[in-house]
Amino acid sequence: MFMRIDHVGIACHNLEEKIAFFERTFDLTVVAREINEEQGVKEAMLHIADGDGGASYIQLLEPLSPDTPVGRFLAKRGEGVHHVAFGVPDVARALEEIGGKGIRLLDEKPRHGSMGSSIAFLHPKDVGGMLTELVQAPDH
Ligand code: V0V
Ligand code: CO
Repeated sequence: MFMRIDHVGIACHNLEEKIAFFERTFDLTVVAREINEEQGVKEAMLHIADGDGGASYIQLLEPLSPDTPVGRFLAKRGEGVHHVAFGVPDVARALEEIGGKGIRLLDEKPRHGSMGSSIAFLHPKDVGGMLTELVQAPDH
């Protein structure tokens, strides 16, 4: 079902500062930036590597306001790993399969994600405490 780890999402207070840190510490490069109003985030993708199943990234996330998923996460837990995103060939199909196994879906249907992708989230309480994102690349 999973083709790769597409990205690890990291919650931060200041996107520009965190980008500068990742660039200078790990020699990573920002390949996309976006404000996603629906998800309540300002985000940047830093490219890690290309593989058979597609590329993988670090996603840095700054909340657009305190009353958003990332804003609430920062208030409760502080900066750190917010979610892990897995690449799948077809998000709608993966949701059907995973939902059929009793895992709570936070999205009933795919939503708009970074770089033209389709995304959906699974409830962290049903996945061992890990907020899990499914990602379908735009050309699939
Ligand atoms: C909350 N919890 C988490 C968590 N966020 N556990 C692990 N990882 C996280 N990131 C726990 C929290 O500690 C609570 O446990 C419980 O889940 C309920 O959380 P809450 O405090 O009530 O917080 P809410 O109201 O924010 O709800 C949490 C969920 C929400 C996960 C339902 O954040 C959500 O719908 N997230 C999906 C959308 C999203 O995260 N978008 C931003 C990334 P206790 O304390 O009760 O034990 S956007 C993105 O990745 C994009 C655009 C992309 O990749 O392209
Ligand atoms: Co993400």
